[in-house]
Amino acid sequence: MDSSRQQQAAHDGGTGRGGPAAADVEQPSNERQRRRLAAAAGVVAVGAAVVLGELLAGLLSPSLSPMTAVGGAVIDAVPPGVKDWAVALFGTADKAALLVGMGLVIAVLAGMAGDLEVRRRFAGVAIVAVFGLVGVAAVLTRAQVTPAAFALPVVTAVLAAVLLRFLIRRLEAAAETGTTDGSARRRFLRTLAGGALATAAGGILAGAWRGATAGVNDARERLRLPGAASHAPAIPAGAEAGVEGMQPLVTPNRDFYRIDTALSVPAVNPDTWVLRVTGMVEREVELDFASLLAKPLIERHVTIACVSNPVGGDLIGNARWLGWPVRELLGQAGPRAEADMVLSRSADGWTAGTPLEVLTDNRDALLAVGMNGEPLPLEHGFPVRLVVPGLYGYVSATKWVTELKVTRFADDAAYWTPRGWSERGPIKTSSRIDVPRGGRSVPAGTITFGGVAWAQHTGIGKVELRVNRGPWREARLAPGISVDTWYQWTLDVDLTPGQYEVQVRATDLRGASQDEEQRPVAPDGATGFHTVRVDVKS
Ligand SMILES: Nc1nc2c(c(=O)[nH]1)N[C@H]1C(S)=C(S)[C@@H](COP(=O)(O)O)O[C@H]1N2
Ligand SMILES: [Mo]
Repeated sequence: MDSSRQQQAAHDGGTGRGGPAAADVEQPSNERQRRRLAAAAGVVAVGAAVVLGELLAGLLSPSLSPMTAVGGAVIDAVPPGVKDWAVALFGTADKAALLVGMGLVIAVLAGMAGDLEVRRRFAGVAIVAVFGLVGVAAVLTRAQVTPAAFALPVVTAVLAAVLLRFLIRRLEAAAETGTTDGSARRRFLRTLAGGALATAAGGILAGAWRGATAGVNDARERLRLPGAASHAPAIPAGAEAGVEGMQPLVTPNRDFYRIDTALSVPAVNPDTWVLRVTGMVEREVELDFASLLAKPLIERHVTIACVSNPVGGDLIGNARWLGWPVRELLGQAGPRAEADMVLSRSADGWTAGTPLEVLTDNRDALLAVGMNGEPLPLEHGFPVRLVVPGLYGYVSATKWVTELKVTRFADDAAYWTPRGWSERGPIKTSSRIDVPRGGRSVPAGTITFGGVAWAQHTGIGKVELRVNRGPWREARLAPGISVDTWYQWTLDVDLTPGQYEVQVRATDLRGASQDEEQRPVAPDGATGFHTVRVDVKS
């Protein structure tokens, strides 16, 4: 009897919990410990997922992460009195205090989720799902909504749920074998500790990273752009066709396509930003952000496009850009006569090669600081980018620009040139059918077709449509904002039930029609007529 008690105590790892009443006492205390460990598992699972979500946000959505979205929503939701009290209490650390507070609330709820999950499968997962929904709802309240910003709370919640299930399963496995064999339990504890350490390390990394981006986001939010010395020409009446389903004539920033090689969006501080003009110049010139803002800025609508835009694609957008003509800056430096190219370089080392003459002629190539009345969004090149009417982005539209090297095509190659893309990249005249959407069925009768056409720096003269390769019919062409922007067009066509193939063709103001031959995007831009199939129902 005595010796068996000894053995029992030994099995308990010498905790001295043996004895006659061991069986009665052990059950509830084991249960309590199991729930405590489950709560810890919840904290680690949710913590790891949140940290991963924040790191992913650093890569994919620098201006809006799940945590900053929820924090922003909280700031907007609290009454002004509370806000004043928080500022008075924490001063400039009010945002940090908010994040710490959010972390504590999340940790408590995550602990509850773990505790619930071990008692009832998927009860904790349900709490995690609510976290995800709260995140999505918070993103909805923010101004800069991007698809990535939307997806990240969902990704975070799914990750948290998977990690939670994984840890709880380990804990259950440990509990099943726990009284006779400590190895499963040790494995669980090791996993938990490892997870906690990785989460802490990731959290520090995410915090530092976010700190850098947050500083630039703050600088962007504080920034008040000066007014333009020369305003954008007014948008003519009727330029916006007003047909449902067509895209707006001026693309809102949040809908503007984004293309770049930046794995994480560069956080460029405007206070330390400088642009250097180097290379084949009479004198090198340096420009800082304050000096740039003090110049007489001009505002222009310009439609920029990506060379990778397939026929009918949406890698094209039209914005009102505020900036200083590049030719003014180049004029100060004095390019030498032999130079024929400007190699512009971004903060992250990407380069574009632009013909010197395009940057110095009267087309108002801009060192842009503003996009549709706001400072450039981080994703679109904050604080300064190039916008060059008439050229594809890959040879002109350098975001986060920090250097203009005046050089020669013979001496320097830009980023995409050795990668199979043409040295020169003028935008090809093209057109797109936006309504009715291809593949849709529409009721028979009068069907309004509508879309856009562009021939940057020449202007659109005419847009035509043809049905089933019949004769071309001229569409109603809305007035353009300028020759550097896209134009909208519409055409009413009467169609009886049946299947139709509809094509569009644009002709520029010099009389040159877009190329009919179907060519891929490489090496210098796709060609061919945008073709949609329309199913007309009776
Ligand atoms: N720094 C940098 N700038 C860049 C790029 C890039 O990869 N890095 N891509 C260019 C390309 S290919 C295009 S089409 C335009 C797209 O600009 P947007 O993302 O503002 O629409 O940016 C250009 N500027
Ligand atoms: Mo591009």
